[in-house]
Amino acid sequence: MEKFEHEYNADQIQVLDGLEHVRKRPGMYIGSVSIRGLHHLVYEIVDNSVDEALAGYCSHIKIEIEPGNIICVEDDGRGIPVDIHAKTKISAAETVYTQLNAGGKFGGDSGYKVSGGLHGVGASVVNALSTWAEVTIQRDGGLFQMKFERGKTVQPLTRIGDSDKTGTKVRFLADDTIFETLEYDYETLENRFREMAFLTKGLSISVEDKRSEEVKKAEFCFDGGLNSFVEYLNKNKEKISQQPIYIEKEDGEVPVEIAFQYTTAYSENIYSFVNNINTIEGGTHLEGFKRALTKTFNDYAKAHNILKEKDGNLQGEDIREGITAVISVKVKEPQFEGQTKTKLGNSNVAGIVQSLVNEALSNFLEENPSVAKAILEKCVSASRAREAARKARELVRRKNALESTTLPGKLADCSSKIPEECEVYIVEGDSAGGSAKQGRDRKFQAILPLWGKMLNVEKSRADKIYNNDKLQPVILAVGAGIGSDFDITKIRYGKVIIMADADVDGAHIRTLLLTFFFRYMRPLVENGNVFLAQPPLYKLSKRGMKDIYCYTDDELTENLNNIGKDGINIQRYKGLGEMNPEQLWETTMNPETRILVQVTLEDAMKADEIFTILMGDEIGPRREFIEANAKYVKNLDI
Ligand code: 0RA
Repeated sequence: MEKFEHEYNADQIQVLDGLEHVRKRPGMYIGSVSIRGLHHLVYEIVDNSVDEALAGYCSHIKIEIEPGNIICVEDDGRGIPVDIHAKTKISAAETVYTQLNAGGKFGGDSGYKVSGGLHGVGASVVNALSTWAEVTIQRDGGLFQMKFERGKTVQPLTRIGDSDKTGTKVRFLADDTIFETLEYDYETLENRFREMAFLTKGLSISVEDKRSEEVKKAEFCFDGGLNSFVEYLNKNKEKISQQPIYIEKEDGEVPVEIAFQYTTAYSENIYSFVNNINTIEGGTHLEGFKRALTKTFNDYAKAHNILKEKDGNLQGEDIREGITAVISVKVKEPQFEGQTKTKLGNSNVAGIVQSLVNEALSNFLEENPSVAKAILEKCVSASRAREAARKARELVRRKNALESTTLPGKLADCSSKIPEECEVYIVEGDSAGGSAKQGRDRKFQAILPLWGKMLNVEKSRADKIYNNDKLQPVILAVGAGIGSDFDITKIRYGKVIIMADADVDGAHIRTLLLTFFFRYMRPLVENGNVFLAQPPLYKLSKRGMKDIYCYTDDELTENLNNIGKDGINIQRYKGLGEMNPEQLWETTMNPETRILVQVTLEDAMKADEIFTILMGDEIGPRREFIEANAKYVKNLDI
């Protein structure tokens, strides 16, 4: 029988039911109980402080990861109200932490509290999913504190001292009986806080990881807002205009902030946010932006005789080639749609964004004719390349329709035709390909050997890619098309496994293939179908002992410390080709014993940055990146 410090009336029994439900079905509130869900707890608490900043009362948020994976979030806002609620007889602060969705009533009331989606579920959800939580408030001359265990109050709000400052501090330990892991990933959190700081001009956010000897920390504050964001995204790219085009305006109660800049790259990089939430699926704000770009550039090109009447219009995708843009809108009652509820549905937003961008962009183009000319020249050549790509694609389609076998000649296919159980190994080099063909289980494993120099898609337009003799076999083997034609439901293999040597050349071919998948078959990456095989680095053999394979240098040291160095033969594998078919099967291909690394797309922005650096023209950042991430490059996980 549990004891409570104070009496509960009928209302609060309902409250307890609510938080019990959160613990029973955490996924409904925070998406999942994986590390993703764990990180959401932190974002939720920080979002509340960001709301206080948006309301104009908070200028600094400090986040610390303490030893033991305790999170501490402190802000210098007004402090959560401490007065007693007339009806519930408990403090407003305690209500916020114990009542589901109380945030709206007591929240910072910036007016842009988000309903639905993964954010905005409220502090009470974090509380319910924490082993303990402790909230300290400075306000009205006092220092107040309250404590909770698994969402239940163990110390109601109590004045524990005086203070002449204001602010809120929350410390919590996530519940290890609910989450798969409590190990926060510092890099992921840092990236999100950088993003939050970009999205809230002038707000300072600091983060510090105190879990190990080597303390990691960062502080972000950007007076340029989204202008700084675009400059950051483009830092390793060659820019066409010196500064981003910047728009900040409020129209019909919808604040809009947009920055965009053209680069010489071929990809399109547009990130959109609603109430600081990344709208991965886009929506009406993105539509409005795209429409304005297409219309304004076409109008300008016609008016200045860059396009002749007979030329027809430039298409949207031609105009977006090489663009980097960030769009942020604040919407009072956002409707989120789409598979992951990250697509804005409010239809009035499209027109608002479109007219703001129309006006700002046409002014910019009139004032910067040389930039306008440079961008439009790029658009026109993108349009020619698109036309060439369409012809190339049709040729591929027609060829496929005519020939009875559309599979590449080098592919050794598997016998099963059930995609879920089939895998294709894309193998570097003919000799390794030969071993793999002999070593595989031909029922479900197909082998596609690649050889020779692989195309760098980062430096080529689509037409080159459709025609490329190295990539065509990959496209045909996967069987689901490419680019905007890509159809994930048509993939022929559930697992697409890149198997390359554990050396610099192997890393290079792996990165080239990953870049290709990321730019031209992104759903394949998003859906988790891309894997990296992990061939061993060493074989330890000794008379009378079963061979031991080591996949890392640490494993080698570990094994040598167990069994000792006497009479041991250490073979270092320089390439897959050195293994015979049986060894390749046992170490790298047998599902029972192999190690596969799944390539995940946690963060498209980070992936874009990595590929720009690794595959682009600028040598300086590439060297820096490789030096800083030597181990990553070997084991790239975008
Ligand atoms: C509602 C009203 C007021 C402050 C807050 C909410 C508030 C909430 C959080 C959550 C984290 N940090 C916060 N800081 C402030 C103040 C109302 C007033 O003083 O008039």
